[in-house]
Amino acid sequence: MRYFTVMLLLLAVTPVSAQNLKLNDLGYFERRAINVLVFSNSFNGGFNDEKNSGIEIIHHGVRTVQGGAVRLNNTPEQWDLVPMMTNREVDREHGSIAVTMRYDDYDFESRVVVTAKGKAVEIAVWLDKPVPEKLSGDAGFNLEFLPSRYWLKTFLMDGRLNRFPRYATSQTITRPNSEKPRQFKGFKTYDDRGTGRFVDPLPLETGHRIVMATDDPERMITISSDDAELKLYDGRMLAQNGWFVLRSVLPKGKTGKVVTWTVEPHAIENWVREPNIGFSQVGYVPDQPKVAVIELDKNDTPQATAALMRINADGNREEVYRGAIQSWGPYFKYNYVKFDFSAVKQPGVYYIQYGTTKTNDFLIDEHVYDKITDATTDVWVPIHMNHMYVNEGYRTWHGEPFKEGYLQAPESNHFDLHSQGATTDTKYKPYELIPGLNVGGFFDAGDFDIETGSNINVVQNFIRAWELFKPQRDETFVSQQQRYVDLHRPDGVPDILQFIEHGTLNLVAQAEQIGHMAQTLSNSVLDNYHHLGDAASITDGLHYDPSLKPYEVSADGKRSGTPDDMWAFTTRSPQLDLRAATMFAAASHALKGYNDDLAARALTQSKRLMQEATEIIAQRSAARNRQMEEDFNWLDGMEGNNAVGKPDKKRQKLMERSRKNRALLGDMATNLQLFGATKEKQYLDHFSQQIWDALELNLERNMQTALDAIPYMDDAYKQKLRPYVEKYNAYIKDFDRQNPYGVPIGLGNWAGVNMVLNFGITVNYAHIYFPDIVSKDEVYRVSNWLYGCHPYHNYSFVAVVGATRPKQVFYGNNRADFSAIPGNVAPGLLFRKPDHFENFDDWPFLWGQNEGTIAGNTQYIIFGSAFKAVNQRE
Ligand SMILES: [Ca+2]
Ligand SMILES: [Ca+2]
Ligand SMILES: [Ca+2]
Repeated sequence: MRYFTVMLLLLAVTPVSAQNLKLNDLGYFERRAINVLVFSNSFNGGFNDEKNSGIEIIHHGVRTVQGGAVRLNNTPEQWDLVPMMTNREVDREHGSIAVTMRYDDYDFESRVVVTAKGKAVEIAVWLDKPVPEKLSGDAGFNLEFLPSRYWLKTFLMDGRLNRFPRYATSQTITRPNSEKPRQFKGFKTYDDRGTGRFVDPLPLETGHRIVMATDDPERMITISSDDAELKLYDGRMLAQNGWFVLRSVLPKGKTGKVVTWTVEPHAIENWVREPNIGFSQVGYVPDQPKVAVIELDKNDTPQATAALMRINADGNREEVYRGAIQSWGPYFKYNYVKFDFSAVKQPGVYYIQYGTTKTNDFLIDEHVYDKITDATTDVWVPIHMNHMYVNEGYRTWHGEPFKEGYLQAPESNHFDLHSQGATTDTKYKPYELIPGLNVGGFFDAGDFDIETGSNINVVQNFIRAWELFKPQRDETFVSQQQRYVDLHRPDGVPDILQFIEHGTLNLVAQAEQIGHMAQTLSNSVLDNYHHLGDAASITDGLHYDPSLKPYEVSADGKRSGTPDDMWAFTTRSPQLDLRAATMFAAASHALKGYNDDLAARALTQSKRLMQEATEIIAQRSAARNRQMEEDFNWLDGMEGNNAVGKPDKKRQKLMERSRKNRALLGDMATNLQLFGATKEKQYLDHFSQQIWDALELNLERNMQTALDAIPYMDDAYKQKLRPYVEKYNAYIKDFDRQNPYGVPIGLGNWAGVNMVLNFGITVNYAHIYFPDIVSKDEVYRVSNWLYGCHPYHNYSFVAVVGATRPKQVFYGNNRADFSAIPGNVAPGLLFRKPDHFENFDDWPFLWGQNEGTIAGNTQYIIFGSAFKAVNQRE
């Protein structure tokens, strides 16, 4: 019988390997080891070219090619214009996909038709009208190749030998700015130093047939064109996140089929992707469940068993456990099996052996989780302190940024999703200096702005960690007076108090100087927004003086004509003011006894903003009923994201009542925080009047708030909460059915670590308060995921955390060095439609998978603190 099974499998598999590229049911071209996607992911306007769109090739499991589209530059940068896809047609009969794309700015439309031709695809560009005169010579068909997978590989252009350069060292020319196609909203990515000219890269090679990576069968691709010249460029000449670009300029004055390429990615015969054995790189405590999730190619045949190997103190290796492989089943493009080695509890050094695949080693020990938050609190957070000089040993992370302060933003439809309305909502005129804002605050993420909303979250996260766990850790010297931070130098003050103080200093300054909260303090010009390097050099530190010429410095050395000063975006949002008011109340409570002056200022602003914002919202609500709903939806607390379609009558009633209550009593989570900060009973009453409806309406989202209230409430509250926690426990367990990893997995354009962390925090608290309902086993779901048990690869998502194999590169402000800032938490697995998860670990520049945010990383501190508390309880 066994013989027959093997025979049948071989019969089933062999013809597939010989297959040509075929259009599959998911709407992309497929053969073994090759996926060719045609606008499964189209360009989106928010951040323009995210290097995630157009024609893409997933080559032996890695998305190494993207950006296939008609573009207007030799090497498009992130903020160069991207085409809008206006139509996409899948023609199953002829095995082709046609996409129409359009540049509104130039009234320019083109069509790309991709057709399977044996083992290759033909890519043809069609024009109904000739290329507009303004774009003649600039518009071309581009395809982009991932530098980290192609550098140092060989290539042949028309038979000439060459090698892809490791670093950008090709040649450029400059051209008049008037010849540069318009960039995003008319902004400029470059500072031309007064020359009036932009930089244009020259090609590395030119010809009609290129064979790339002749020395690497997994990367080898042949591209040829009879009707157009192929030019190979290095996009890193203009921007560190640029890719290698192959392009053909569209001919002048022609219509019809104007450019034709044949693209043949090489496929290794009978290729099977190496199994990805997901496990916790940080290790395991002896009593926890230990289940590796193994991601398998759909052409792979699962092994019957796997083994846990121990590395003994004498260096010898021995098999200590062998267990059966359990099938989980398919999830998107791969097949999943599990290996449970929970039976092994003896402390030691281990690795997993599955077939011929061995993992790196990991520990089983009581203490593996003890240090999981230290890199984040001791290194990542202090490095993100704005308006300070930050030193570590021999290294300066950055000097003191933005010494010239912040100007009132003029009306602007800006980048980074910012804008300033027609009025400033302040006493300041556009471009006027708003004094006192260059103090405190944290850099947003991989960029250097102060997002007020995120900074409010940060202060709240620190306060929460402080009030729940009182961490006394002191590894950071902070002097507000010297504006100096020194890592690994204790100064007698718990660091977390200094972080609360630092965040509050900026936010209080906003409230005091502006009168309400700014939306953001951010870059005025695009050419310093993408800054990579020392934050102190983003601006020149001199006040902008428009009476001076650009780059000119006043005689007293205090002003310059370079318009690089940061702007304060000040459009008033009463919702943001309310959030700040709540945070100020809590900060005032936390800072009392440490910085009484700041505590008093925070309380003053809390009361004032609370009153003003409530009045503004009430006025607006009276004026416009519909607006009220939006105003009171600002914490998105109520409506269930799982409530699809029209709600039933009972639910509708509940929704109406909870909305009314919220209008009347304020947001329930805010009320709870205000009670924590002020101990005034009315806030707790307002909370109590809302929590039960909220749990009925959206259990998942409101469970955390319900749990947060337990310390303030009596036993009757806890009893009443029990059935909801039972339901929440069922919700937790249901993830085992939804995906092989047992956690919520996001499919958005920003991978879902915030959602996973929120889930992890709530599960921890549910276990702490209701251990008889939510078992301790559940709290390991999120740690496993974060530390390596996830799709694509098994590296820990937390920089430097993960015994042997944390991720190596992140989208931090040192990303140009292919490095990371220790303690950063990656967003995680970016989903590419229709079925691909990805997290590059050799290419840091995709923020959706590799950036860490100040709000997310401080959320990780709460998760880690709660998780450590659970593990250290016995
Ligand atoms: Ca930002
Ligand atoms: Ca300290
Ligand atoms: Ca300046």
